[in-house]
Amino acid sequence: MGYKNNRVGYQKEILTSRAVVRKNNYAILPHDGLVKNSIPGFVNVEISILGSPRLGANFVDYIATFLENGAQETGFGGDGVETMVYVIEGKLTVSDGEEEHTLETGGYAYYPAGVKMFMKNAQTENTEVFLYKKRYEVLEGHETYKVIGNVNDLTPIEYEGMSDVLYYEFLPTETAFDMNLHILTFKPGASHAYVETHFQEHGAYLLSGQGMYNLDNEWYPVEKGDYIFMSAYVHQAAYAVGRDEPLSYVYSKDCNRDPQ
Ligand code: UGY
Ligand code: MN
Repeated sequence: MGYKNNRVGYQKEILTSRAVVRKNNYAILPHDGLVKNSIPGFVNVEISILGSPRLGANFVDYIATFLENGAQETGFGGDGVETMVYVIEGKLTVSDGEEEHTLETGGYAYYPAGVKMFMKNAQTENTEVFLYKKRYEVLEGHETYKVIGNVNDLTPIEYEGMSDVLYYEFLPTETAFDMNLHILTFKPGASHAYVETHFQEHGAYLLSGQGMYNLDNEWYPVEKGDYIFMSAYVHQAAYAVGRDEPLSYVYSKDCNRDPQ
C-alpha cells in the first residue's frame, strides 16, 4: 500500500489496486494499472505488454493505441512466430510487405510463422488494437495461412447451447492452426454453465461490461479494459453483472496439438 499526493498537493490518498498476480496460475491486470512500454519497431504507439512468459504464458499479448502516424515498422512476429491483431476501435493497415489489408473496427488478421506483420494507423484518430504472438507448434504435413476477417461477418454460435452466451471463432477449425482467437459475450445475468478446468491456456481482454470471474475458485470483480491471464488447468467461470452492456472478451486458446 502506498500514498500519492493528489493534484492539490496537501491531501493524501491511499493507493489501492484490483490487480491480482499469481504467476504461472492466473492474473488480473486492470487497465488503470498498466504502464506504457517502449518496444523496438513500434513508433507513435502507446503499448503495454499483458500476458507473457514472465507471467507463465506460452504467448505474448499486448494492448496498443496507434496514434496519428503510429506504425509497427520492423515487422511483428516472423521467424517461427505466428501473430494476430484484433482492431478494438479504429482503422489499421496490415501488410506482409507485399499485400496490404485495411482492417476496420472488429477486423482481425492472422499471419503464419515466418511472415512479418507490418502495421500502420489508417486514420488520424487513434486506433486501439489487441495483439498476440506465439511460437508456432509445427505439425508435419500441415501449414497455416494468412487469414483476414471481421467479427461482424461471423455467425455467432450459442456457446454450449446457451442462447444468452454467444461465441465467435476467428480462425478456421483446421488442424494446422495451433491456436484460435475468440470473442465470448454474456448477456447481463448470463454465466458459464460450469467451472471449466482444462489443459489450454487463455489471455483475455475485456471489451465491454462488468462481471464476476472465478479464477482458481476465488471470485473477482472485473470490467471493460481488464486483462485476465488463465494458465493451464486453472478453474475459470464468469457471471455477467450490470444492466445494459454484455460482458464481452476477446481471448486466445491453444488447440489441435497432442501434449508431449
Ligand atoms: O473456450 C473456453 O475455454 C472459454 N469458455 N473459457 C473461458 O471463457 N474462460
Ligand atoms: Mn476456458
